[in-house]
Amino acid sequence: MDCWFRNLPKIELHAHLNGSIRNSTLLELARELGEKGTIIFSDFEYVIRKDDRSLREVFKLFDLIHIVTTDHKTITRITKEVVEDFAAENVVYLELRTTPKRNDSIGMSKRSYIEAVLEGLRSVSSSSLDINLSSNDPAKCVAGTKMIYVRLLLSIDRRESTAAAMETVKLALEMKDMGVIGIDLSGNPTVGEWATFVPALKFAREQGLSVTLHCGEVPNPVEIQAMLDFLPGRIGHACCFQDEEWRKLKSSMIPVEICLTSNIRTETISSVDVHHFAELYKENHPIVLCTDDSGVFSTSLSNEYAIASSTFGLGKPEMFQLARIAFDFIFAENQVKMELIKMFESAARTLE
Ligand code: 6MZ
Repeated sequence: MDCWFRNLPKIELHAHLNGSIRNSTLLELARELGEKGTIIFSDFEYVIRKDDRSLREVFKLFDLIHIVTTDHKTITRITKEVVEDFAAENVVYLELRTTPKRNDSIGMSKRSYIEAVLEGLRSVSSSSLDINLSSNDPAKCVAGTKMIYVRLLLSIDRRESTAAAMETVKLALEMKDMGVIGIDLSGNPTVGEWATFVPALKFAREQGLSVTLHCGEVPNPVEIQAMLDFLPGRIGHACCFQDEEWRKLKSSMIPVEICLTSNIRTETISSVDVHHFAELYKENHPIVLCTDDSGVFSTSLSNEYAIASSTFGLGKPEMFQLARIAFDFIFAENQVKMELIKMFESAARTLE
């Protein structure tokens, strides 16, 4: 890959924490659990190394990942590594999303899970990365000359009940001044009903949290239209839309988080050259390239930019503009937007 894409400052708005786990870390953790006899390592090894997973297999893999990553220490470690990996490829602003998990057997509550994530953000420091956490910006990491803003979105899993979704929203509100800025609805798209989540999502929005929804990963016109009528701050994927849904989306101008490799790997889109990126881009609809699950899909944000550039014939000026414009779709406060604008202005001078 042309290292220009790596040097390009980038904004990542759709990255699931546990889906972004390093393959090497996942293998190491699975091997350790295998040695303890908790799992049969060879079962994991096969699925971790498998490349072309269907959407169903991806969700099976997530269940496996969750077995491997349930303790606080591991969550902290994964968070640290994921932020370092994004910073290393010049992601300057990251909205990291994760589903707070409760596991009574090890004393994990949704709150202690998120505290472990925050601990991971604070521990982003090594010989190549320094962290500078100011009191008014708990998740601003200075990595040498690199700087990455990190904000958290708490995900509601589609398997959850209305009460569990509400619990996640309340937790997000309690952690608002610690870098939590919004709510995501995600999980297996064939599971759960939209109506289950509406009360919690409405409450989140009334209380000043931003909302993004996984929308249209499978054909479900009734749900897609209800989601668009909700007017979320952004949606992810938008793969299985029909004419009416496209019309609604385009008139709403809701920004779309585009995950090319993820959509191809899960066979949600048949091939990248027919991806709806092309049409949305041509029509100037707000879009942002994202990774979804950089570990699970063996990709990086730089790679997603390189793929879009080569597939859709976009030159470096167009790719720079695509990366830059994403500042407008972030959920963080205006002050961060202004900082990002400055970062892109200065990058424009060096990348020319
Ligand atoms: C829907 C997805 C997803 O929350 O444990 N997740 N949900 N569609 C996708 N695209 C294929 N990729 C990931 O990260 C992993 C969880 O994120 C959701 C799933 O619920 C998965 O279990 P966290 O950090």
